[in-house]
Amino acid sequence: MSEEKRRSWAEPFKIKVVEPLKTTTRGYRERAIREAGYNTFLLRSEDVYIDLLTDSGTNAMSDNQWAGMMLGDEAYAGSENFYNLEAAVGKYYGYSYLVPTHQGRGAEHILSQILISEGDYIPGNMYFTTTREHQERAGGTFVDVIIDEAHDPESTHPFKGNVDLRKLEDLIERVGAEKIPYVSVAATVNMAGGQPISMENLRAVREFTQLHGIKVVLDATRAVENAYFVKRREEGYADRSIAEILREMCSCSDAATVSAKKDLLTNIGGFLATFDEDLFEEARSLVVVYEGLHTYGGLAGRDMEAMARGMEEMVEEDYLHARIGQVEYVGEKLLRGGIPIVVPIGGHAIFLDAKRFFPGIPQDHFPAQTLAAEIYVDSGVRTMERGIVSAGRDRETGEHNYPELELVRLAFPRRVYTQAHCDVTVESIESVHDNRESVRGLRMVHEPKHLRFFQARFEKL
Ligand code: P71
Repeated sequence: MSEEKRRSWAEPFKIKVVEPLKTTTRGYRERAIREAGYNTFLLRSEDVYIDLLTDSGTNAMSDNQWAGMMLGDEAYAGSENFYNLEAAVGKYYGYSYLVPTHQGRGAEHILSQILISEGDYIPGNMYFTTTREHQERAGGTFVDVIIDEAHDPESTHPFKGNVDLRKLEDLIERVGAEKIPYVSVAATVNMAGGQPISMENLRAVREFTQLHGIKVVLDATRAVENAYFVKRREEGYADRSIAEILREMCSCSDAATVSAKKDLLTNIGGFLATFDEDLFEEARSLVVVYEGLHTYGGLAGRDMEAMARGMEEMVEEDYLHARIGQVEYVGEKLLRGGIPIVVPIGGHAIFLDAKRFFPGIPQDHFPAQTLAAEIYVDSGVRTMERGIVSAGRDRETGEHNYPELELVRLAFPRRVYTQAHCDVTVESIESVHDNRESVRGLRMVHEPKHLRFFQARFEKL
């Protein structure tokens, strides 16, 4: 690769504090993963060399954010940091009202309890695990209305996060608009491979649902990364700032739930934000039951300050260029090595296609779970299953859901790892690929009731 190309995503920051990593032997890791029931969620982090389990809460904060942590106003009510956060949400997302929560699922819980009644349907551009769980617990049924291309790991559609308006229309015809409180629109779509939704499609969803009196709720957890793809790929946006695009996206919704542990460059936090005064009133009243007073929502004052300051940094284009450039760097290297991954390369992660990686392992022998375990044993790199284990069971039949996508995710914490860490990761995946013929699948020996992927245990077949 040319010097020029390599430099093109170089980080606009330098390292001030380091955190030592432990290196281990293959024998050590074989024991560790066996004891963890072949589930990477159950490994101890000290036994992990490069941790690509998630980009959630694993970000490196800036010196300005850390300085803000010292300015935490830990008053029970009316913390100054809450007002800073409220102003930042207004400035960058545009919403009029803010309810902070301890993390994203706290906001999903409150929103679902308020808007969903027993027997409702919630269309969405593919499910996310915690989002769907809260929708179902509130009595709703999730309906996937993402475009078909999103389920095809080899389709190169530039906006695989788009909603298929025909599927949405069919649902309205089938169940009636009064049974659909809102459309749940994620930007970017995590389970589809970190794929963006286009502004054109989001606007079309907004216009169409308005005709039927249906709200739009944005999962804006990675909306900044979506805005970057809109700028890069959508006509008419090349000269617009990320901040402008982000606000325009939010203006197509009634409310948003956000996990601040991603875009906002923090380690904890979340919020519900809205333009709707009635929804705000209800959310502000309910948050005190589950999270905490409406001016802290389960967070310390210092956490809210880190979020407010992180927002200023998240929309900087140089930062985003390096962040998404790093993911692209790994993805392109893997593609050159003949490794099957989801294309186009996503915003926060690379997704290995376990069905093509291990064509001999049937889906109910958990190929993605197996692949994640094999990569850990090879190099100490930790990844996450996003396939049949994550998809859970059908609520009615009790059978496994068999998702089209059987993936292993390598999610990149923001501002944490170097290019050399990226190279080690690619080498390890290539070496597991070279030895793929010798690998057998797994069987599940312990299955928790809720969100089973977190604590399920497996044995080698
Ligand atoms: C990720 C996570 C964290 C996670 C959650 C569940 C299983 C495994 C890992 C969290 C998200 C997300 C989107 C689009 C809401 C949440 C929940 N993602 N929406 O990708 O990606 O936020 O974790 O702050 O509660 O590793 P929360």
